[in-house]
Amino acid sequence: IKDGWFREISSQWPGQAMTLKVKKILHVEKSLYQDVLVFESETYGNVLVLDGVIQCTERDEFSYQEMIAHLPLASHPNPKKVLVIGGGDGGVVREVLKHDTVQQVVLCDIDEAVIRVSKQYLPHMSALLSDQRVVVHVGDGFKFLEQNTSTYDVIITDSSDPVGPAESLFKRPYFELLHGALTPGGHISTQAECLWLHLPLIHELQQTTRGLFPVAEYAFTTIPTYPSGQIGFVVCSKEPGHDVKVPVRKVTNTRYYNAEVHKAAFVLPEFGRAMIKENKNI
Ligand code: SPM
Repeated sequence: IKDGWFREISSQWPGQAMTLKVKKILHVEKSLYQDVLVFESETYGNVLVLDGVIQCTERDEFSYQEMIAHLPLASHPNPKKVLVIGGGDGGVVREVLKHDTVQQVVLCDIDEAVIRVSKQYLPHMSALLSDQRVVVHVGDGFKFLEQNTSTYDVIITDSSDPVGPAESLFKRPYFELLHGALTPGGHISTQAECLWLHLPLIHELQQTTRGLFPVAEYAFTTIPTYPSGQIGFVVCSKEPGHDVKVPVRKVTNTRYYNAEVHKAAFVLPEFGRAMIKENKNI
């Protein structure tokens, strides 16, 4: 933060930086895993920042949280048990609970500090962490998956970027564990970065997931406070007959997601389609 502005400078998006005007710094901490900052911004509400990277703002978080949750859930015929890895702010759990088929949601986040500060400063995201259908587990997602095979109908990986604590969540061994922790016909979605900035990484993610799942697709949403205003998800199914691009159940009480947005999210601009599907740089 300099001269009252937060600047998100990172080698992951060279030469550009999102800038937000700071009203008040609310919390600064070095947790066991990362630097944690929460500030009140002039125009985007409270903002959670981990290792200098914006994770969510109160004004636009619904776009990301709704899409990463409803794309795999609304295309699954009957999701009952759901696991969220990362996502300690609670926003994805809030969205999962909009599906009345869901009986239990487990949140597994490695960093208790994220859960703690979100309960204090991001109540609209974290409120349902205390719901009776939710189990909060502080621990390593890898270990949790190893210990819980064939258990979950949907697993959502709401991770930070592939540097620091989340690096391993973008590699094949992690996707093998996800595959093993799913019930037959299970779905996953994972944070899968930005078309404008990370095409080679997205191509690699698609290759990895296509090697393990019969259905693996990239979808995206728009969001002003992530770099380049866009972020994507890889959505996969273990069941060849499940088309994750098409919702099979209605989701109500959303602000970004609807059935048409669901289908449209998988339609890619040509430069993205060519790289992701054909490894062609055009
Ligand atoms: N529940 C919200 C947690 C956010 N998880 C994703 C954060 C990604 C932040 N970086 C975006 C950079 C995209 N290239």
